Amino acid sequence: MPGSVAERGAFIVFEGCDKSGKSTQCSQLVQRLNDAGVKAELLKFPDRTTTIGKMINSYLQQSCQIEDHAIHLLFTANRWEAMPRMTELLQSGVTLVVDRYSFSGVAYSAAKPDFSVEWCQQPERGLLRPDHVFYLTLSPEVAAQRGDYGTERYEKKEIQAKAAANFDLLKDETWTVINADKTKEDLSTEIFEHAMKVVDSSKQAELAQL
Ligand code: T5A
Ligand code: NA
Repeated sequence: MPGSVAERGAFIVFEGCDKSGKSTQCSQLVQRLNDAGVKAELLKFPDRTTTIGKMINSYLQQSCQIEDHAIHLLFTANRWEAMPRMTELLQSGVTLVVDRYSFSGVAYSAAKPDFSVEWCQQPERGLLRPDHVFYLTLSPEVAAQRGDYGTERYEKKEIQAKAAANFDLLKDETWTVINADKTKEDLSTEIFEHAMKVVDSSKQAELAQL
Protein backbone atom coordinates (compact mmCIF):
# COMPACT_ATOMS: atom_id res chain seq x y z
CA MET A 1 0.00 0.00 0.00
CA PRO A 2 1.54 3.36 -0.97
CA GLY A 3 2.49 5.51 1.97
CA SER A 4 2.53 2.63 4.45
CA VAL A 5 5.97 1.13 3.77
CA ALA A 6 7.32 -0.03 7.11
CA GLU A 7 10.63 1.46 8.18
CA ARG A 8 13.28 -1.17 8.74
CA GLY A 9 16.02 -1.22 11.34
CA ALA A 10 19.68 -0.58 10.52
CA PHE A 11 22.28 -3.35 10.39
CA ILE A 12 25.40 -2.06 12.16
CA VAL A 13 28.56 -4.15 12.58
CA PHE A 14 31.64 -3.67 14.76
CA GLU A 15 34.92 -5.14 13.56
CA GLY A 16 38.48 -4.92 14.77
CA CYS A 17 41.22 -6.97 16.30
CA ASP A 18 41.09 -8.47 19.78
CA LYS A 19 40.85 -5.99 22.68
CA SER A 20 39.99 -3.04 20.43
CA GLY A 21 36.87 -2.55 22.55
CA LYS A 22 34.17 -3.91 20.24
CA SER A 23 32.08 -5.62 22.92
CA THR A 24 32.26 -2.56 25.17
CA GLN A 25 31.14 -0.24 22.37
CA CYS A 26 28.40 -2.58 21.11
CA SER A 27 26.72 -2.63 24.53
CA GLN A 28 27.08 1.12 24.94
CA LEU A 29 25.59 1.77 21.51
CA VAL A 30 22.57 -0.46 22.13
CA GLN A 31 22.00 1.32 25.44
CA ARG A 32 22.30 4.79 23.89
CA LEU A 33 20.02 3.89 20.95
CA ASN A 34 17.37 2.49 23.28
CA ASP A 35 17.64 5.61 25.47
CA ALA A 36 17.08 7.70 22.32
CA GLY A 37 13.93 5.72 21.51
CA VAL A 38 15.50 3.59 18.76
CA LYS A 39 14.65 -0.12 19.15
CA ALA A 40 18.01 -1.90 19.06
CA GLU A 41 19.34 -5.37 19.87
CA LEU A 42 22.82 -6.75 20.41
CA LEU A 43 24.04 -9.83 18.53
CA LYS A 44 27.46 -11.43 18.52
CA PHE A 45 29.42 -13.73 16.23
CA PRO A 46 30.42 -16.37 16.84
CA ASP A 47 27.12 -17.09 18.57
CA ARG A 48 28.48 -19.76 20.89
CA THR A 49 25.00 -20.84 22.11
CA THR A 50 23.88 -22.85 19.06
CA THR A 51 24.95 -26.43 18.20
CA ILE A 52 27.38 -25.07 15.60
CA GLY A 53 28.46 -22.32 18.02
CA LYS A 54 29.36 -24.91 20.65
CA MET A 55 31.72 -26.60 18.18
CA ILE A 56 33.30 -23.20 17.40
CA ASN A 57 33.67 -22.48 21.11
CA SER A 58 35.50 -25.79 21.69
CA TYR A 59 37.79 -24.99 18.77
CA LEU A 60 38.57 -21.46 20.01
CA GLN A 61 39.22 -22.73 23.52
CA GLN A 62 41.63 -25.27 22.00
CA SER A 63 39.78 -28.22 23.48
CA CYS A 64 39.38 -29.79 20.03
CA GLN A 65 41.00 -29.67 16.58
CA ILE A 66 38.95 -28.88 13.49
CA GLU A 67 40.46 -28.81 10.01
CA ASP A 68 41.05 -25.20 8.81
CA HIS A 69 38.56 -25.24 5.89
CA ALA A 70 35.95 -26.99 8.02
CA ILE A 71 36.15 -24.43 10.86
CA HIS A 72 35.93 -21.59 8.34
CA LEU A 73 32.68 -23.09 7.02
CA LEU A 74 31.36 -23.55 10.57
CA PHE A 75 31.92 -19.85 11.37
CA THR A 76 30.05 -19.04 8.14
CA ALA A 77 27.26 -21.53 8.92
CA ASN A 78 26.90 -19.85 12.33
CA ARG A 79 26.00 -16.65 10.45
CA TRP A 80 23.71 -18.39 7.93
CA GLU A 81 21.70 -19.99 10.73
CA ALA A 82 21.06 -16.49 12.15
CA MET A 83 19.79 -15.00 8.86
CA PRO A 84 16.05 -15.75 9.20
CA ARG A 85 15.88 -14.16 12.66
CA MET A 86 18.07 -11.19 11.71
CA THR A 87 15.99 -10.52 8.58
CA GLU A 88 12.79 -10.66 10.59
CA LEU A 89 14.10 -8.28 13.26
CA LEU A 90 15.41 -5.77 10.71
CA GLN A 91 12.14 -5.88 8.71
CA SER A 92 10.17 -5.32 11.91
CA GLY A 93 12.10 -2.10 12.58
CA VAL A 94 14.70 -3.31 15.07
CA THR A 95 18.25 -1.99 14.60
CA LEU A 96 20.88 -4.73 15.02
CA VAL A 97 24.25 -3.94 16.59
CA VAL A 98 26.48 -6.89 15.75
CA ASP A 99 29.78 -7.71 17.50
CA ARG A 100 31.94 -9.18 14.66
CA TYR A 101 30.56 -10.57 11.37
CA SER A 102 31.62 -11.88 8.00
CA PHE A 103 34.72 -9.65 7.82
CA SER A 104 36.18 -11.31 10.93
CA GLY A 105 35.41 -14.64 9.30
CA VAL A 106 37.45 -13.71 6.25
CA ALA A 107 40.22 -11.74 8.02
CA TYR A 108 41.11 -14.50 10.52
CA SER A 109 40.79 -17.52 8.18
CA ALA A 110 42.75 -15.75 5.43
CA ALA A 111 45.51 -15.13 7.99
CA LYS A 112 46.27 -18.88 7.80
CA PRO A 113 48.87 -20.24 5.38
CA ASP A 114 47.48 -21.15 1.93
CA PHE A 115 44.13 -19.40 2.45
CA SER A 116 43.11 -16.61 0.08
CA VAL A 117 40.66 -13.81 0.84
CA GLU A 118 38.71 -14.83 -2.28
CA TRP A 119 38.27 -18.45 -1.17
CA CYS A 120 37.19 -17.33 2.30
CA GLN A 121 34.61 -14.89 0.89
CA GLN A 122 32.74 -17.44 -1.27
CA PRO A 123 30.51 -19.06 1.38
CA GLU A 124 29.75 -15.58 2.82
CA ARG A 125 28.07 -14.51 -0.45
CA GLY A 126 24.35 -13.98 0.02
CA LEU A 127 24.47 -13.17 3.73
CA LEU A 128 22.82 -9.88 4.70
CA ARG A 129 25.06 -6.91 3.95
CA PRO A 130 25.57 -4.47 6.84
CA ASP A 131 24.51 -0.86 6.33
CA HIS A 132 27.59 0.27 8.22
CA VAL A 133 30.77 -1.12 9.76
CA PHE A 134 32.61 0.58 12.60
CA TYR A 135 36.18 -0.66 12.40
CA LEU A 136 38.07 -0.10 15.65
CA THR A 137 41.84 0.08 15.30
CA LEU A 138 44.41 -0.06 18.06
CA SER A 139 48.19 -0.28 17.89
CA PRO A 140 49.66 -3.50 19.32
CA GLU A 141 51.42 -1.38 22.00
CA VAL A 142 48.17 0.13 23.29
CA ALA A 143 46.37 -3.22 23.01
CA ALA A 144 49.08 -4.73 25.23
CA GLN A 145 48.26 -2.14 27.92
CA ARG A 146 44.73 -3.57 28.04
CA GLY A 147 46.12 -6.82 29.41
CA ASP A 148 47.77 -9.92 28.06
CA TYR A 149 46.13 -12.04 25.42
CA GLY A 150 44.15 -14.90 26.87
CA THR A 151 44.46 -18.53 25.89
CA GLU A 152 42.06 -18.58 22.93
CA ARG A 153 43.34 -19.88 19.64
CA TYR A 154 43.90 -16.64 17.68
CA GLU A 155 45.14 -14.50 20.59
CA LYS A 156 48.70 -14.24 19.26
CA LYS A 157 50.48 -11.16 17.92
CA GLU A 158 51.31 -12.65 14.51
CA ILE A 159 47.74 -13.74 13.76
CA GLN A 160 46.34 -10.40 14.95
CA ALA A 161 48.73 -8.51 12.65
CA LYS A 162 47.74 -10.62 9.63
CA ALA A 163 44.05 -10.24 10.45
CA ALA A 164 44.50 -6.45 10.68
CA ALA A 165 46.14 -6.40 7.24
CA ASN A 166 43.22 -8.44 5.85
CA PHE A 167 40.64 -6.07 7.38
CA ASP A 168 42.38 -3.27 5.50
CA LEU A 169 41.79 -5.16 2.23
CA LEU A 170 38.10 -5.68 3.02
CA LYS A 171 37.03 -2.16 3.94
CA ASP A 172 34.91 -0.08 1.60
CA GLU A 173 32.91 3.18 1.68
CA THR A 174 30.45 1.74 4.21
CA TRP A 175 33.21 1.47 6.85
CA THR A 176 34.26 4.09 9.37
CA VAL A 177 37.75 3.52 10.70
CA ILE A 178 37.97 4.66 14.32
CA ASN A 179 41.16 5.02 16.32
CA ALA A 180 40.05 3.21 19.48
CA ASP A 181 42.82 4.70 21.64
CA LYS A 182 40.33 6.99 23.43
CA THR A 183 38.25 6.73 26.58
CA LYS A 184 35.24 4.41 26.43
CA GLU A 185 32.99 7.45 26.87
CA ASP A 186 34.57 9.53 24.08
CA LEU A 187 34.42 6.60 21.69
CA SER A 188 30.84 5.88 22.56
CA THR A 189 29.76 9.50 21.95
CA GLU A 190 31.52 9.61 18.57
CA ILE A 191 30.01 6.28 17.49
CA PHE A 192 26.48 7.11 18.68
CA GLU A 193 26.32 10.33 16.65
CA HIS A 194 27.37 8.48 13.53
CA ALA A 195 25.06 5.53 14.22
CA MET A 196 22.00 7.79 14.47
CA LYS A 197 22.68 8.96 10.90
CA VAL A 198 22.98 5.34 9.77
CA VAL A 199 19.66 4.48 11.44
CA ASP A 200 18.02 7.38 9.59
CA SER A 201 19.47 6.64 6.18
CA SER A 202 18.70 2.91 6.37
CA LYS A 203 14.97 3.28 7.10
CA GLN A 204 13.81 3.22 3.48
CA ALA A 205 16.78 1.37 1.95
CA GLU A 206 16.47 -2.17 0.57
CA LEU A 207 18.24 -4.89 2.53
CA ALA A 208 21.22 -6.00 0.44
CA GLN A 209 23.42 -9.10 0.33
CA LEU A 210 27.16 -9.70 0.48
N1 T5A B 1 36.58 -15.26 14.58
C1 T5A B 1 35.38 -14.64 14.74
C2 T5A B 1 36.88 -16.02 13.43
O1 T5A B 1 37.97 -16.57 13.30
N2 T5A B 1 35.93 -16.14 12.46
C3 T5A B 1 34.69 -15.54 12.57
O2 T5A B 1 33.86 -15.69 11.65
C4 T5A B 1 34.42 -14.76 13.75
C5 T5A B 1 33.07 -14.10 13.91
C6 T5A B 1 36.53 -14.82 19.03
C7 T5A B 1 37.56 -15.12 17.99
O3 T5A B 1 36.94 -15.67 16.84
C8 T5A B 1 37.57 -15.19 15.67
C9 T5A B 1 38.05 -13.83 16.04
C10 T5A B 1 38.41 -13.95 17.51
O4 T5A B 1 39.77 -14.33 17.61
P1 T5A B 1 35.28 -12.84 20.19
O5 T5A B 1 34.47 -13.82 20.91
O6 T5A B 1 34.58 -11.68 19.58
O7 T5A B 1 36.04 -13.54 18.95
O8 T5A B 1 36.40 -12.36 21.20
P2 T5A B 1 37.40 -11.14 21.12
O9 T5A B 1 37.29 -10.36 19.89
O10 T5A B 1 38.72 -11.74 21.44
O11 T5A B 1 36.92 -10.15 22.17
P3 T5A B 1 37.85 -9.24 23.00
O12 T5A B 1 37.12 -9.26 24.25
O13 T5A B 1 39.27 -9.61 23.03
O14 T5A B 1 37.85 -7.85 22.29
P4 T5A B 1 36.88 -6.59 22.29
O15 T5A B 1 35.46 -6.99 22.31
O16 T5A B 1 37.33 -5.81 21.13
O17 T5A B 1 37.22 -5.74 23.57
P5 T5A B 1 36.38 -5.47 24.91
O18 T5A B 1 35.35 -4.46 24.70
O19 T5A B 1 35.97 -6.77 25.50
O20 T5A B 1 37.55 -4.82 25.77
C11 T5A B 1 38.75 -5.51 26.07
C12 T5A B 1 39.39 -4.92 27.36
O21 T5A B 1 39.77 -3.56 27.15
C13 T5A B 1 39.05 -2.69 28.02
C14 T5A B 1 37.86 -3.50 28.52
O22 T5A B 1 37.41 -3.05 29.78
C15 T5A B 1 38.43 -4.90 28.55
O23 T5A B 1 39.17 -5.10 29.71
N3 T5A B 1 38.65 -1.52 27.22
C16 T5A B 1 39.25 -0.33 27.26
N4 T5A B 1 40.32 0.13 27.97
C17 T5A B 1 40.70 1.43 27.75
N5 T5A B 1 40.07 2.28 26.90
C18 T5A B 1 39.01 1.86 26.18
N6 T5A B 1 38.41 2.71 25.31
C19 T5A B 1 38.58 0.50 26.34
N7 T5A B 1 37.57 -0.23 25.77
C20 T5A B 1 37.63 -1.46 26.30
NA1 NA C 1 34.70 -9.17 22.35
